[in-house]
Amino acid sequence: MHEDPDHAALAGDLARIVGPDHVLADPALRAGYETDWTGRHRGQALLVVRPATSAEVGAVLRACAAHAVGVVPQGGNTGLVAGATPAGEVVLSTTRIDQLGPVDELAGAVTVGAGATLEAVQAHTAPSGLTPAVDLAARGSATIGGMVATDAGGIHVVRHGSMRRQILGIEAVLADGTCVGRVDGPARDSAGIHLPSILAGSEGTLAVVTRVRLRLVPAWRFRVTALVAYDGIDAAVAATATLRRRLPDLDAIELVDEASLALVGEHGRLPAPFRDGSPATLLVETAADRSTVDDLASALDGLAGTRDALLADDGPGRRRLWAFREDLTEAIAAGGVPHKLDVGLPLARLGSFVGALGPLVGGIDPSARLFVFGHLAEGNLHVNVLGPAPDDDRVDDAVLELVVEHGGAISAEHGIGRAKARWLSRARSAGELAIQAAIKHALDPGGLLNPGVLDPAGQHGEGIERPGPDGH
Ligand code: 2HG
Ligand code: ZN
Repeated sequence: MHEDPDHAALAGDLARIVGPDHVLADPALRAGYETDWTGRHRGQALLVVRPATSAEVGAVLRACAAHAVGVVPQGGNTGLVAGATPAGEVVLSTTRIDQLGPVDELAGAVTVGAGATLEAVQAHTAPSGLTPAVDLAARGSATIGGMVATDAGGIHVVRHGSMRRQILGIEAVLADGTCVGRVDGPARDSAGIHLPSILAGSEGTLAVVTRVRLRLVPAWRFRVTALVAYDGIDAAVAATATLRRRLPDLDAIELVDEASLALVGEHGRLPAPFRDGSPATLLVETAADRSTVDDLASALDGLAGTRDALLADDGPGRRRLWAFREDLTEAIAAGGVPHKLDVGLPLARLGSFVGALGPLVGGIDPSARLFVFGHLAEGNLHVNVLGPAPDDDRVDDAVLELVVEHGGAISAEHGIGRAKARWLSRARSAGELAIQAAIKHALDPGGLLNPGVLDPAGQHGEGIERPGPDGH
């Protein structure tokens, strides 16, 4: 897309659609929409526009197309791969599309606006004893539309799967302004191509998701949490496989490596959980409508390589244990601008991958600090590196190369965005990329939506800057 030299005319058109208060041109007002959560990817928006309805979204897209200006859909801007960071386009913020429909207790479902935060939906459904299946630490800002767009997995993915499995209906607006899909249908509808499946994980490149009918699951009354120290990553992987078999009520199983455990402890001034240290820690949680303390304790018992275990079934005790996992992203961010690699590994090769990471990263930058944690049952690791300058890609490239060598996935739940776009051709065959390009062309022939994102020819997106070595 080429920028229209007459931005004032576009601003005027948009203001007539959404009202002048919801077209942000002032750089100070735009700033919060222009940098991704990590601070590593910084762009510029021509304007920020905040429609409140699907009809307004359609009119906004038509106006932008008429002015030949690209559109970057954005939810809570909690993304970590520059998937919603503009490079001169209009940012379409969905945060005003936050309506919460009544909970359908018969179907176990709720229809919500794409801009509703996960936390708002959780609070809304709580009185019914039901809750959305996917939960994640960014719940206070992450929106349902953004979670669909990246196919987020979160901390209960071991039990319920990722976002794509939770979508019972979807409404979206295509680049030409057409509103498609439905959110009032039955849970099963296999009449032809399944629109939710196409849009989940499409990162705002195919359509703007405006409403989602979400599957709800029981909000279990009893939760038991364990923090368990293992001799190493291989023991933790083996324990994960056994615990999945032994625990029908398994709700979370999360890995925290030694460096991450130490960092989050220092950051939160938390007392060290294990006297003799823990090379690999698992946070294991069960949830049911009865106490599962005995089930969890006996399932953990006797697993090879176990060093120590802490158990809690009360709110404050469980929160203390969860802090070692949930506060990690904040703790890392407090140490600088992180390099974030969200990757997936086959479980059989995960230990060898993690073992190779330290020497690999240290060989590139001996002062780099490496943190590895994630959703172990899916082999979804969050590899975080502090130290290398934000615009230095050597560590990122080396880690992704190692992932490919291990038969892994270059993105497991954060998406590709602009940050990893140039890696797509290593992760997908020519035939697969041709299918993706054909679908993009069919739905968005003018390339209006999220240019550069999920685009194998992308090079961080022209117009996206990364801070230099001093972080500025
Ligand atoms: C998590 O699992 C999120 O906590 C963020 O996906 C991971 O900060 C990260 O790298
Ligand atoms: Zn995660």
